[in-house]
Amino acid sequence: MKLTIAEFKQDYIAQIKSSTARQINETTALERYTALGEMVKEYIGNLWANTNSTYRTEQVKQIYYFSMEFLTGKFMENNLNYLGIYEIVKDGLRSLDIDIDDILEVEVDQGLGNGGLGRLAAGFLDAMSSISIPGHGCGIRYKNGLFEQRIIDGYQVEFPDRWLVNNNVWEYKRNNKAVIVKYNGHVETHMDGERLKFELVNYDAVRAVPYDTPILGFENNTVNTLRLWSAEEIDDIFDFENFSKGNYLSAFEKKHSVEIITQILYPNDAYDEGKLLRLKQEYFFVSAGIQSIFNTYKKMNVGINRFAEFVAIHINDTHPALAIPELMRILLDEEEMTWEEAWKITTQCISYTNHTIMAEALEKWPLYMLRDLLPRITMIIEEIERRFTEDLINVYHITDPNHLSAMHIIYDGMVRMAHLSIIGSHSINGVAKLHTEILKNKELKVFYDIYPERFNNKTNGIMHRHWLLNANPGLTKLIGDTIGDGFKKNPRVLRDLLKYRDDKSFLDDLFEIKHQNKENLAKYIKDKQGIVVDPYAIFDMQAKRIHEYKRQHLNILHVMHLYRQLKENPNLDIPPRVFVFAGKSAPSYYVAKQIIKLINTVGSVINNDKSIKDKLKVVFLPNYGVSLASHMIPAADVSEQISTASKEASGTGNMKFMMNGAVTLATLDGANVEIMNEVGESNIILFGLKVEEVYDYYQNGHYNAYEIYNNSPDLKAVIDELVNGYLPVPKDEFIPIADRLLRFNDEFFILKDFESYRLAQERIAEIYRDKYQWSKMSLANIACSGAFSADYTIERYATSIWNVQKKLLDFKL
Ligand code: 7GP
Repeated sequence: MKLTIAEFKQDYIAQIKSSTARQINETTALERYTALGEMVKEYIGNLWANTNSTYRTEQVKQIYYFSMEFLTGKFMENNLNYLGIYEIVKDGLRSLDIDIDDILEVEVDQGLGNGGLGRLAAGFLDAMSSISIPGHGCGIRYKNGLFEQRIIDGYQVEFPDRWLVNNNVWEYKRNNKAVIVKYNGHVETHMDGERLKFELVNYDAVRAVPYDTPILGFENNTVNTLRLWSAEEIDDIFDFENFSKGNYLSAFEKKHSVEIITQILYPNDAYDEGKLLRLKQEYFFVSAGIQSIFNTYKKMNVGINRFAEFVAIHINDTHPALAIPELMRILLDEEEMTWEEAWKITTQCISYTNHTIMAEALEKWPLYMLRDLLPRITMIIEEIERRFTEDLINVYHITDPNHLSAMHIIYDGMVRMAHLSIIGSHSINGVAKLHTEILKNKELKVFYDIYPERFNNKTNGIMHRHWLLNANPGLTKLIGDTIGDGFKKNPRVLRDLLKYRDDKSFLDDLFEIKHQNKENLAKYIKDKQGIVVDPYAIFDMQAKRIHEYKRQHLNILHVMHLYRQLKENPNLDIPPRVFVFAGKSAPSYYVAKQIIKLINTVGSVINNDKSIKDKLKVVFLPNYGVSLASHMIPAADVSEQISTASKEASGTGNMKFMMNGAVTLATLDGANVEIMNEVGESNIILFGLKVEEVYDYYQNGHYNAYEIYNNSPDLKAVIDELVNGYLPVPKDEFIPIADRLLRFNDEFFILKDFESYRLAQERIAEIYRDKYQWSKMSLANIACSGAFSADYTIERYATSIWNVQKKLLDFKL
């Protein structure tokens, strides 16, 4: 947009006065931030209104991305960049004696997600807007986002994330768009002429109120909507009778029992707890979202039969799978369609992404629980199941009872949400090539056999503009000065940087930028953790949820091994190394929490040992989230992507590190395989078991962790240190970890992969000694990372799954 510094200053001073009733020099950083937010919102508001009315009047097909999680982080910097006014605002503020960084600092992360799945959803919204796809998000406005992690005495301790205390400038509450969501009750049937009608009676009603956040596209006038639902009491729920009798507390009880639905995000990543409240949440936003889609759709006036021509609904994993029976319910009970018509529309509208093969993450609900809470929805699921079984027998000629049981939606008293999602949608995708192959050939093979055309791959992508423009301005400037700014819209042109791989002065610049980022992070580590690290050391990072399959313990066991080597020979000639860890554990995941304690314990020993001459440091940075990642990733030399092959569906952190010039230390898992293909085998460090070997061990049962332990003195030594009193903790502290490795036979092959991991780390140390060789690898990674932009991923979803077209918008601000 067009804005001069003078105009900005004038607007801003007026805004400050009107929103704070104070002189600018008397205002707090928060007030300054809020005033700026209000202004930016006004700029965006014009574009937003134009986008919505164009979609409506031109009858544009729209895609609704349903997700239990949207991990959007902060909005201000991005919005300023996308409007093209960041520099103007920065200069304008500076002339008012305000540092823009102080303002950006006050914004709190919107942390409504656990990790990969939620961040992906946020990135997809950004990409949809930025490549002009008419697409919106639908989710839950949790009052408490993912907990704040603090480390106390080496342990993770959880604190509530009250992200709304300071108000959220970006959202609009839309009372007039509220809808009712119905729970419990029972279904009555009656004949209406020829038609059997179903009616839910005696239900509990909850008011779902939407809060809309504008999702701005990059310099293209598009503003889509993220609609998050909040649960509120409806007027007649408030219990006046009790209130007027003086029973104040019980009068509010119902209000609380309603509001609790959107109080908190479940803090589990890839783990299904099966709680009733979670089920309530799932139905809550799905029902509200679909009702509101109908309300919007009806304004287009094209007739209900054409619904699937104008609406696509994507379900992000199975959490929103009730969208299938809910859509059926509305088409059947409210729009009075036949089953066949309704089913056709439903399967045409819905598409589904699978994000994990971890068995414990696959959602199953007890049938009785579902029937109690959602009686009409359960009837519909049962009818879907009945018809599906009929097809299996009559159309696909499957009669073997074991084969049938493997496919049922309802089995053993449980409703399997993945099966419902597959049966009720026209597209099922994995999130990396390898993952999709595993789905097709192993985990979901029985479904692939009957629906091969439904399965497809959509490799994940990242918000490349965030990870470059916001997180790494130094690198962004160098890239822009070297190959121009085209990469902002078309990141594949980053490949043009490959021309500079033998240009020493360019490699020097690159090294210098990385070094500066390392200096900044070193300062952050010193300020926050009191640990001094050498910015010339190798910065080796593992940042992601803590999980045994992600194998943070492989990493720390190797650190313990390096430390032993240094203790034996303090003059050992190795480049100094800093191992940085970050990530949250699910509060109830005991072993993962012990891994955090182990990292911190090892860190405290190593960091305080003067005898090793600062050659080794271990840092655990608390409260990993989008903001911390944005500080860390630009400073990484090595990116640890070391999951047990087959377990990490894709990974997206791997792409962010790559884009910022880190060299990946990887197993051939998830999208690491595609990273290797883009960057070439000479620019990635590989190790470990391959997927087939992992499956082979699981199938033939020949893996023996004790044997490896007994035959590898180095490895045995560090595992022994977990339990022999060597570490300054009670002796039994780390027994659970040791047990998982030995007594329970090392499900994730830490022992098996240790040696090849150690050798890979040795290679890294070797290569790092040669500054130019290293910088060349780093450059290759940056140059080849463009393929992993979410812009391209969304392009593929739009053409091959959703069938939605770009809508270019013209508007002058
Ligand atoms: C994650 C996967 O673990 C990760 O590999 C992938 O990159 C990411 O989704 C985005 O596709 N899965 C989850 O976050 C998760 O909670 C359970 O999965 C449903």
